[in-house]
Amino acid sequence: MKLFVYHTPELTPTDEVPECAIAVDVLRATTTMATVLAVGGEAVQVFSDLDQLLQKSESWPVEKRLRAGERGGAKVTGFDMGNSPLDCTPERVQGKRLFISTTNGTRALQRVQNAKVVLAAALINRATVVEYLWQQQPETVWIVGSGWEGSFSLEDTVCAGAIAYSIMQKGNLSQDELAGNDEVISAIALYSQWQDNLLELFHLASHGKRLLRLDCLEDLKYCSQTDILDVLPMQREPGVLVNTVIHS
Ligand code: 3SL
Repeated sequence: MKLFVYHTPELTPTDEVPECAIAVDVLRATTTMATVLAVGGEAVQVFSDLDQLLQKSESWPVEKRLRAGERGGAKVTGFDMGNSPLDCTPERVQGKRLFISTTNGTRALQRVQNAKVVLAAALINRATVVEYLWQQQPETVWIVGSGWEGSFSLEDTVCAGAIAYSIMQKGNLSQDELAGNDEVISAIALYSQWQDNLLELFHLASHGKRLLRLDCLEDLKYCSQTDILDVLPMQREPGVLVNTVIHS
């Protein structure tokens, strides 16, 4: 297995696709998606465009859908919810499809949607993603961070490092054996330094600060937890993710 990390959708190569692509938006889109599927959501369907989301979800029964819209960290007027994973309680979500559009995270997923396998990862489901990779041994894996409007983000890179670090430990691999590009080495270094202080790192991150200005400290705390949910969001058809059970 060779692992490649790309910090933003824009930095991801356009002339090839990997065997497995993993979209990461720790703050907060992929954390929200993993949470929705873990508590019994039927599926998550992603859109980069808000109008397309509204149009497509119109054909879905009202009692079986939730519309989530976020721009600049805030809930979009007229939508059922914004992008807080803490809003995704079992009572609210069970049996429903989440139609979601966010500033960056849904774009990252759409950017890699042609890969053979597409997953969504965050810190909260890191172990399940790593277990899947270890069982399946895809030849090439891309981890694509969402960043913020084309820029690097600490939280997505540290999650990429957490995944890489855990694969190395599982397989007793060296960085050299696993890494396909330099970004992998730097992501592992970031995770190694901050693994016991992820919430503190999020306080330093520019998007963490943006969310704190919006009063989202509890979201930051939730998103900074590692390996708390056994859920594997996997693309079933372009743009639609479902929880996939893996056997260990
Ligand atoms: O950029 C995104 O896709 C969002 O996750 C941003 S926010 O955390 O909802 O503000």
